[in-house]
Amino acid sequence: MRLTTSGESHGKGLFAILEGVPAGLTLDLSRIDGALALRQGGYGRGGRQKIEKDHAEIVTGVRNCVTLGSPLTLAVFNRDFENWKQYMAPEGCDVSARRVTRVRPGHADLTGMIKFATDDARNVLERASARETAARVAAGAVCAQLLEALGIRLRHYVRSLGSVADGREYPFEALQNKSPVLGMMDAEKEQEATALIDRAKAEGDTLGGTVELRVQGLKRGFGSCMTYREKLDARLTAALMSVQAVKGVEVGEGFALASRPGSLAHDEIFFEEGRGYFRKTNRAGGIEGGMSNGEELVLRAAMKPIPTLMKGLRTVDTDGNVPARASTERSDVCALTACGVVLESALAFELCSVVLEQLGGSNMQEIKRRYEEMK
Ligand code: EPS
Repeated sequence: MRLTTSGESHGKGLFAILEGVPAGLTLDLSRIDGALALRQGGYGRGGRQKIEKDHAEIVTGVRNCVTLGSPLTLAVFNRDFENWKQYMAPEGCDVSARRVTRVRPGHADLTGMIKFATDDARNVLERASARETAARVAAGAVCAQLLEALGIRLRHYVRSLGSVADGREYPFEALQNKSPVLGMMDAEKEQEATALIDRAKAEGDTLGGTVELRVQGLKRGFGSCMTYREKLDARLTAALMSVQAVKGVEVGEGFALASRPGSLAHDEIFFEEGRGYFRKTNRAGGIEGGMSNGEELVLRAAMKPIPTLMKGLRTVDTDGNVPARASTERSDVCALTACGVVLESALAFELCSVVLEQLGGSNMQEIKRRYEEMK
């Protein structure tokens, strides 16, 4: 599979071209917009989400809600373009207005200006903006439906936000009951987290946190131990790292394993007639030797706080290279809940790619048959 996204944050829209979707997948199109709505939500979002009501228009690749096997084109048009066309229109606009030169530490502004040889960070930030994730979520919602047709399901929840951490473990099914406010599982922790966001907002600051992602129903043997490129953990973690503001990813108990003796780091193997091989723990997060081992996949990602702070960090104004406070584009105090939705979409796309590469096939019937034949 191949996914290309395009579009600028305040341009005409965000677009996804998704290649390699087999023919014969019946899509519930309302689920694509449902995922887009979730991406726009979460306590602590900024003013932009009041302007947009993201909807994915399916331009190609689908007929009567069934995929044709041709590339899918999904378009999410920006309502805000109306307010920005005098500064953003490809056909001609005023590029002297809305220039950004007080570059934000932690954003793509400064390095992007140097790399792409421009004296206006807007030419960089418009693409680096996390608004791009609308296109990835639309594509991910298609991939998730393909995986579901095989019996593979994904879920996620917000495990920590700033200093508020939920250390409990939750069964897969329980995760569908996470709170719509922040995507957390524990109501008390979520209350603490919303209070933290209120405080950060009052102080002109921002917050990040961690998200746990889980996959149920993936059969054993996806990925490979034979070449590094095929390792399932390498591919899935790279997909999660590609999401804006993500600075760390772990598989299973990840970093905690480094400080344990081997006797407490692995998952002992058992066998029962009728049940086959199984493990009583899942410290490996469902991946051993770069291959799925049939247990649930468990991955975690850490999102840094968004780099647009209303109080403005110290920086340099590239017009004259003088000290300044960083520019304050309208922004979110915390976009962690949205990040969870994006991470799940990125995971759905990559996992779908791995599964289709291994199974081969051009239509859903043969792909389903091949998956059912696997042990
Ligand atoms: C976003 C839209 C953007 C930002 C945010 C994500 O809209 P605007 O720039 O008009 O406020 O709110 O982007 C960033 C956090 C960023 O650093 O670029 C969205 O739809 O997700």
